[in-house]
Amino acid sequence: MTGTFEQSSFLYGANATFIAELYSRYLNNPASVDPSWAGFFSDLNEDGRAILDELRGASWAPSDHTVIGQERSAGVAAYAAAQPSALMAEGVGTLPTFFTAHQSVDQVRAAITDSLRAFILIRIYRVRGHLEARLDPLGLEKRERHPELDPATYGFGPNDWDRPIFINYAFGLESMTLRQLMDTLKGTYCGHIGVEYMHIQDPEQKAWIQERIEGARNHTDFTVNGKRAILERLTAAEGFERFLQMKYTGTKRFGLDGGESLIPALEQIIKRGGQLGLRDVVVGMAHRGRLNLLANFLSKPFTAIFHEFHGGSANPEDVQGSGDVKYHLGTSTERDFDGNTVSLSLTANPSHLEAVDPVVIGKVRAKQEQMEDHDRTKVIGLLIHGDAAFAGQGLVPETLMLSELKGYRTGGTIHVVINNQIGFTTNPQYSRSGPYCTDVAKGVQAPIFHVNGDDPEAVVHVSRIAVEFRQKFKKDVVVDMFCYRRHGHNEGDEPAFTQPIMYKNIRNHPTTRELYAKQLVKEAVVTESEAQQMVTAFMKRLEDDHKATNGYKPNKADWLEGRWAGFQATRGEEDHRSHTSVDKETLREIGKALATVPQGFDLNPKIARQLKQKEEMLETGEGIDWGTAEALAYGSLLIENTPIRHSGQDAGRGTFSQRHAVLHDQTDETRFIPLNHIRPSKQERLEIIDSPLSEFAVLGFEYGYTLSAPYALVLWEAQFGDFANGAQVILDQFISSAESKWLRMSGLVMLLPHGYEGQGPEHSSARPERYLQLCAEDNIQVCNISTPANYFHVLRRQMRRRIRKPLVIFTPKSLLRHKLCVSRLDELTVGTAFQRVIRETALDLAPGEEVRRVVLCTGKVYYDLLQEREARALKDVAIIRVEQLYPFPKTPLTNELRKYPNADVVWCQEEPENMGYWTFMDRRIEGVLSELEGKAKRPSYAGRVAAASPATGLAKNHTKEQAKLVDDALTVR
Ligand SMILES: Cc1ncc(C[n+]2csc(CCOP(=O)(O)OP(=O)(O)O)c2C)c(N)n1
Repeated sequence: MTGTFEQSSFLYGANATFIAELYSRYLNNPASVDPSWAGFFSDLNEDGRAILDELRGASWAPSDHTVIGQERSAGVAAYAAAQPSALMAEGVGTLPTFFTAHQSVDQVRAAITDSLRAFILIRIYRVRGHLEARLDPLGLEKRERHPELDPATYGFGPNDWDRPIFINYAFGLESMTLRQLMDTLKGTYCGHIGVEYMHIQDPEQKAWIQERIEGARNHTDFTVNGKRAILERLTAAEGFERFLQMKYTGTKRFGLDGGESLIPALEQIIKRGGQLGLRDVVVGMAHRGRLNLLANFLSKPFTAIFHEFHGGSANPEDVQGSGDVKYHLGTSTERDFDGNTVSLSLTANPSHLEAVDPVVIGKVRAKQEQMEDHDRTKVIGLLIHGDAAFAGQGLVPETLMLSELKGYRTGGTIHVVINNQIGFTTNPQYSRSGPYCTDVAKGVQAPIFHVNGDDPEAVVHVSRIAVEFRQKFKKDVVVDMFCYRRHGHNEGDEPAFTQPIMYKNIRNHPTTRELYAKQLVKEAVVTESEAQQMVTAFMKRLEDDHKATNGYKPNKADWLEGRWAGFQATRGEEDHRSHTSVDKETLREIGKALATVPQGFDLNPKIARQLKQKEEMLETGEGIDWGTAEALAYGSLLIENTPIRHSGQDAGRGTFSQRHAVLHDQTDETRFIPLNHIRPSKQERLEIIDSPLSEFAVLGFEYGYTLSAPYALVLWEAQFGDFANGAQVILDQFISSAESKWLRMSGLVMLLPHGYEGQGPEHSSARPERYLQLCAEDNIQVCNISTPANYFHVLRRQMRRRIRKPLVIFTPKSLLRHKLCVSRLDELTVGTAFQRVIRETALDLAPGEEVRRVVLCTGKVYYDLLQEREARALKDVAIIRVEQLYPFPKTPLTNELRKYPNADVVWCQEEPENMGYWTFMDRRIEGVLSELEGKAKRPSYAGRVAAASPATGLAKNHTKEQAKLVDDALTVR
């Protein structure tokens, strides 16, 4: 227990000692206490017992309220005189004055009993008061009275309501009558706000919330200006939707109607956050209310929005791309609150609900690092959710789970749920199992504030507490705003088909603004005509801006600005050349650092041997393996001041024990990352992170990171390539299409272990076909690389160009230790570069004209082909490796194929015919061949037959299939 909790708790003090002692005695021997106490303890429910257990465990000091001996009232003193030992044994000797003022021991006992019951009642309201809170603006939700919230449950009868009960300064008072206490409890915990915080295990956080709520009875007394500001924001929120409804009736806008309190709530978060050091907010949200937010929160010009309603593009005409519907677009702006400038950016997002969540968090993390926001106060993520999506989408708990992890934390995200109590046409009882859509947030012990959206002051009040909590404790926090959806799911939908009662009610329900305006008129804060004037003025402004729409032209596209300034846009599948070689001395310097550990570091002997081998590779310049090439690429980028972030499951060691980027002292488990010690203080850092067992959230996070950190090499590594399909949405909706839809580039690298080695259906194929099918318009790069040197170059190339494109690499498994899969140091040094196509390398092959077959392939199968060709001593079969599949390397491939005019051409792959690369490469190779006019007109296929499952689970079959496909590829009939 910390001091704060002790002081605020009304369980604090002498009465607690007394009760706890009695309870202890009762637990040891129920007969040792008075039968009335024994009865009381045995009737206690779980919560009562929890309180007493808490008390028994605490070391309570006597408080100021403790009165010993001389201040006892006469009655008690008399009793004590008669039976001193009995009374002292019952602990009356430590009672507060409140009790000692009573005249007899029976009265003292009765008062203590009252008090104990009151304690339980107060605790129960803290835990379950929210269950009786009036949260639903429509009043449709049937909330049963909860028996535990009824004082009768604790033995209070009809005659007990008006005598004072000792409550030990809970709510600031020594005592209250039961009537006053119930009013206070209901006012605090069962009004328009229901708070869930008793699941939080950290006593300081719990106590802070308790004080914040109970101190002011969970209420803010807004100033006149504050109230007027709320009304103005509501007027804008409502007016905007009304105007769109009038001008564009039936057009989809996913209106905020019914949830207008969101706007003043967000304003409060930024305003109060600004006072607490907030400078940058990254917002993620779905469709609902997005346009309203863009206009009324992010200051996107109304004319720009109207222009989009007229079918206009958000970007100037010369900017290409497929664009997106208006309610997916993002924007950014700077706003000033009381002299604090706060940058706000809304991240573009797809329809896929909640998919943007980890993307936002990744962006926040990158920005925090850039702004050196070490205590994570300046930059926060603000996620706005729908109730059905928050409860239903598995990405929500995946993202929440990142919140406390060292490699991903951002100091807490503020979540606001627009809980309109419906998901499209589905009622809450069909869309979640728990009582609240927010239950999932309890898993990270976030406090949750449920609030009635028709009480804008309550919404603003809890929003303020939420941002204060986040800034103080750097933890996630949730505001769950109960509201309703005035129209159908979109404005063309008829909601009464499925929710007739709800919509009958909504039709007669005044708007939040109307209700609030009425309240303020009653409070004499505004006059009726002033409230009306606000509406008229706002509508006039919209009307004026609407008139200006026809002349509106977007004057610039919002990309390649800020951190992206200096990068270039590309269109067309060009070869983006770059300088990626590194001089020998530098590579040797990196190699040395790789093999050096601090003095006294207790290195595992096997690792020590491996490091020695690395050193030798660098010295001899021979036999550089995959892991070493990667380390050299990383090391060289780091000393060129490119930070690197590499995350994935077990990434530090490497799934295949190939990386060992993090060394572990065998005595004390100290971690050491050699690559961060090449040129200490004159290099950037490698952050290598063992990720949680998630693909969707982690890939989304890393992608988000790249959006804010174009200068960093960011890699996500799948444990095995197939597992990336758990993150397919990030790939489809962001990585492959974001540049086209939203002009958002990314330099993310995906490392996907791939290759057929007899490990069965799930550890063989990274599903290259999926990635290749996504390729168009120069959107991503897809590579399957066969040499350590080429891997070195492709990683460096990723950072050494003025463009950024996501890069998918199918990475090897068995090749990590394959004797042929090694490179020479001089393949990394001056004069070398990434090879999109690797030509035939055998020196003793027949002249080109005499070659009868060219086998084209990619990745690991090359070595199977090479070894078999050698075994068969074939001199008229050439093997060409396509290292970059997309952008398709037409020029180098043409140049290579030209050398073999009389050969037929085979595409060889390990994957089944309906998978892998074949359908992607077939027509492209045909295109090359048709231009060459050699013997071959089309490539033929050598690989596994089409199959439902990517690979067999039977080792024998695997070997047979593998041998056959190699044989097919090499046998010229
Ligand atoms: C992943 C995903 N599944 C399904 C949909 C289709 N869809 C769009 S909105 C919606 C209902 C969302 O309800 P809720 O989260 O409560 O938000 P609301 O629209 O009520 O604001 C559904 C099912 C979607 N967009 N994304």
